[in-house]
Amino acid sequence: MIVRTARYTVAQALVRFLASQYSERDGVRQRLVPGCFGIFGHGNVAGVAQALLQAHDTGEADLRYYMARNEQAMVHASVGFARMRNRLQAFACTASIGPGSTNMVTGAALATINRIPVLLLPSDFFATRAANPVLQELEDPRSYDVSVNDSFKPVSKFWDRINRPEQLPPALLAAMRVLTDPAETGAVTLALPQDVQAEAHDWPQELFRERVWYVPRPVPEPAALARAVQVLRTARKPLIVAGGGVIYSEASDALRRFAEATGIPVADTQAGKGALAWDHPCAVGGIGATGTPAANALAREADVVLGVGTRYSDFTTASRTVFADPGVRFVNLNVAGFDAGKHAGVPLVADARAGLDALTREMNGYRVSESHTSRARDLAGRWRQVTDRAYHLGHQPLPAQTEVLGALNEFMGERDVVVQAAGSMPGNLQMLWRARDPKQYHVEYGYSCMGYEIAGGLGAKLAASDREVFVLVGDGSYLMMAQEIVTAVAERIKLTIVLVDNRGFASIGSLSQALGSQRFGTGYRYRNPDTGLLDGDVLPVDLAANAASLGANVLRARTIAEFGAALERATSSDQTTVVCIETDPLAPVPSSEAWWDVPVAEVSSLASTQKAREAYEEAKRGQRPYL
Ligand SMILES: Cc1ncc(C[n+]2csc(CCOP(=O)(O)OP(=O)(O)O)c2C)c(N)n1
Ligand SMILES: [Mg+2]
Repeated sequence: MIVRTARYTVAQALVRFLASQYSERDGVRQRLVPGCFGIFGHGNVAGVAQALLQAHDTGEADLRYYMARNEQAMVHASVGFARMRNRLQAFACTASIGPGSTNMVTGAALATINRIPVLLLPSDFFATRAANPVLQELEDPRSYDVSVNDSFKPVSKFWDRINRPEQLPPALLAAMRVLTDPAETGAVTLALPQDVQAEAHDWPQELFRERVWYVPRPVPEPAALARAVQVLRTARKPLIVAGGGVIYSEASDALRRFAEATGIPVADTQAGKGALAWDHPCAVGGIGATGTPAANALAREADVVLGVGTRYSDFTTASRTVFADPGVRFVNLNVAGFDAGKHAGVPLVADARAGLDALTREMNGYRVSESHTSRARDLAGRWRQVTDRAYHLGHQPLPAQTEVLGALNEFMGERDVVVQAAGSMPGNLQMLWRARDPKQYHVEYGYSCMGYEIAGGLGAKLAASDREVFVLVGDGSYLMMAQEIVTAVAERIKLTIVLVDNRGFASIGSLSQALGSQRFGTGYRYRNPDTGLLDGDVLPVDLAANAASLGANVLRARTIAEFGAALERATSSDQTTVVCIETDPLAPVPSSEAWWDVPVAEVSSLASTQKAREAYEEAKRGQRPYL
């Protein structure tokens, strides 16, 4: 047999290959890798960059290049994109040798922890080692085989280094398989030595044919389904915990049908919010450390918990205190066996939609008691009133953050998207946000990475140009990573960015206070010569002016009324607009009535710490393993 070959560099072959990959689920096919973010330097400037330019020039392999301003941010943008697309599409990210590449490690961790696909292409030093050490090369005297890119290994779901052209095809196939496997997906890293990127090779033409990666919907094994149903049927006070898996699997309707058929109340996690509309009669809101007292009361009483597409983070379980019934049992519907097995649960390994449909069928005739239903409705109804009050506090002189969130929630259309990640907002949002559309609530709370917000919002908007994207960003997060505003401006990708400025870390400030550390080092203040601490005057920092300097429209709002008007103006504009509002970091927030385990010093000379330690030891008694 004659194998037809084509001569390309490794980077050219890579780009050609990526442009020919498709994913398909439920009969809908799309490009698997629709584009490539990058920042060039030595390593990729003559490799992947040349290949992207050539592909554009010849029109033979279409892989649009987007220039980012920071490599960590470009991974965040890729995650924002893939999350919006329910993990059916993923971006590639190319970076130069050394710092350009290691800047992506945080993004890789974020992607892997959130189970979101992204293809990372860090550049590496010469495979031939002809001129080692090259600029930015880490030298390990014990081995010439060590590179900074080895640091991607623990944060990647697949990792390889392409030292020879022949190694590329199997690595590419493995990479695509992992990206499109709902149980395995996360960051996939292919380290590309700079000489190898530019090296020519005769590739079998077959490598470049169109390939379709079918994203599966695994169905539950009948015996496992029977075991799950057996436990669920005994449940008298069950609760559903809906996680991100419900949304990625587009299982919202299936969840609603199951909840309506059985009457089981539904609580949601950060990744799962919006899986069931907030005002559905079965919805009881967020669960866990930053959840609603309604969901948490039901969790405390639950005899059976049905987790769907959740990885049970410590926020979800309130650090293993919220499920308080001594006999509580878990049934875990999850596409990943790893998650399905948590808390000694009865594992139901399956796609969320397929699993929920099967459960609806098999649970036929089961219904929770009238008293359970009315208790859930009563709790949820009371919580709605608390939320209404938090939305309209009338706090003075500066507004409360909960009012900003309320005004935004009431302003936004059902299909609009809100993006957030870190600080005090994720907690407030999980508790107070009202979402109807499963893609509206986009809070990255797996890694809760400051700096995700603007970059992630950019990716979300790239994925859903028909939706308005509202980025909520704290002043701390903004200072860490605001530079992708420039990318949004360059690409004419319109974002509305709400910058909530409370002059420091409201979140860690109040955590510090609660743990007896007196808000130490959490405000943005001058160093005070009297105390020697950073508790002096307010700094002359003007983040609005900073945003304007990056090319965004800027609107300043002092009151909630002005904020509403600014949102109107921002929405009617086709340009990226930053709406700045100052809020009171000490304004009251409703309690979740649940705990989060953060250890307090066991011995201390500070009275505040000693007191906090006592409270900690008391709370710790409620913690237990679920066996
Ligand atoms: C990259 C990163 N560094 C540190 C943290 C720890 N951390 C969590 S919230 C926070 C402060 C966030 O400040 P800001 O964005 O102003 O939000 P606020 O707390 O004021 O709402 C810090 C430092 C983090 N989540 N991510
Ligand atoms: Mg802040």
